Amino acid sequence: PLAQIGVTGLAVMGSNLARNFARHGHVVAVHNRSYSKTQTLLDAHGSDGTFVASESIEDFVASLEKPRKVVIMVKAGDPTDAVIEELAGVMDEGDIIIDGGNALYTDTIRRESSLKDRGLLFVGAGISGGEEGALNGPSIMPGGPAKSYESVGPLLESISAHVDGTPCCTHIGPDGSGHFVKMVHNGIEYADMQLIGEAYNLLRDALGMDPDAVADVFRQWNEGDLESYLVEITAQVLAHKDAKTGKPLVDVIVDAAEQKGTGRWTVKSALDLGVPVTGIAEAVFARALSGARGQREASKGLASGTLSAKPEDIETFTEDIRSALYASKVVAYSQGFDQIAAGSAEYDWNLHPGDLATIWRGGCIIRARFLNRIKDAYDENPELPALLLAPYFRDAVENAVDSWRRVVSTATLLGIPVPGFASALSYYDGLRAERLPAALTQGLRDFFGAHTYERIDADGKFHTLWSEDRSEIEA
Ligand code: NBP
Repeated sequence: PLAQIGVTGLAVMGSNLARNFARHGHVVAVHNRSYSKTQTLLDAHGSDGTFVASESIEDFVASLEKPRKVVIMVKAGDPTDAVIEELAGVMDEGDIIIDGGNALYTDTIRRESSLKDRGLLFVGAGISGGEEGALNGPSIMPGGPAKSYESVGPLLESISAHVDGTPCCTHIGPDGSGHFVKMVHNGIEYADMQLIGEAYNLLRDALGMDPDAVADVFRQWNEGDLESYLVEITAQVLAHKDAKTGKPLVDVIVDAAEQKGTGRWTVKSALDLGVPVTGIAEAVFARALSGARGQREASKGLASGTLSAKPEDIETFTEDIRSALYASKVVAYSQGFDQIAAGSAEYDWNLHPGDLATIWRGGCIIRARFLNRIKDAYDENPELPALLLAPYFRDAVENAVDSWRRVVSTATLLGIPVPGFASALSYYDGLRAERLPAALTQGLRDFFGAHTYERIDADGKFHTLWSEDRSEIEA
């Protein structure tokens, strides 16, 4: 039989996606540059469903029904371009190429435009959920021409995660929008993990809990508003003992976090768009600091100054940390959604934030109860100026703010780093401030560069003649 869908690139992600399609009753054409991976898939999992294997790209494309639909799951960057080029050479007008790798959205914009000129439809699909998600149901964020979704959508929806019967897959918008929102999703994931790390660190260093006790706290938190995949697996990782030493595994892992780059991409894009995603940026920089091993080693003798005593009321401070975590998380998500709105405006994508919250409820790493609240917030008011201002989140943050301040000030007095909590709180205070010192910044800019300023009591732009008689002129 002709295959309904093809997958090329059969490393861990591609194999699992191919198996997921097969398990859902689709005939799946499979291909890999080196045939050995294809053979491995067939040997180990051929019984998952109907696979049609090809050694050459020509046979692979010929084994598909028209319009042909091929998912590429190869290393992002040049390999993706190479595979697109090979496919495009043998495909016909109206065929569809889906890039499921972690492509940079600007690459996706470029590829979509060049393939359109050649009569092919290109779908840049963000796929979240790692290996496990690829096999059992990921969250899928396909961008590209709306027409492509008519035939690709049902296939992708069939293999995606589902929450309350709703697939965690929807058409995101044109060209690079799917990979853009996947990128911001990953950035939010960085922020979320950083905040969880800070909470863990405070429970240990400010309250003296051991990893088992901290695991119990996270397990309890997972019963409430913080319920999420990341909080759940935090408890599991903390409770795990190293087989070799019998110690908590977390105590034998080197404390230098690595990154593959999507967090950095998110921050670079945010800088270009002028959106303050402080939560994501702090997370990216915190990983960089942790990885600066030589500098850290050389800095170990730096004076702490006089430190305060640790909090005595463990229960109250634990609850304060929970509140600070929740409030900081609201800020990080609010900023991430601001970036999505800014990207949407910049590229004319007409994105719907509520749809993203809907498809992130399952399958992906940031899946959480919380996302239902975000969906509700945008259902209620699609024009929300900021997620933080939706009534539910506003209440949550306002109720947490006293705890948040106690946590940030206590951490500071104890010499415990909390870049995520502290910068989220500063962002919050910056947003709600009546006046910001930006007025002085404008004054300084006008002084040294005649950059002009606006007045609170008159329209137009003004300049003070700083090096003359200091009178004001209208610019
Ligand atoms: P890798 O990113 O490790 O890529 C390996 C695959 O790329 C192999 O099939 C390899 O073929 C193929 N390939 C390379 Br490398 N260069 C090629 C070329 N020039 N032409 C043709 N094929 C080439 O695989 P992965 O870890 O399964 O990830 C696949 C994609 O999914 C990546 O973009 C990755 O960023 C993304 N990803 C996503 C998640 C997630 O949670 N969503 C997780 C992990 C990865 P070979 O066998 O012949 O060498």
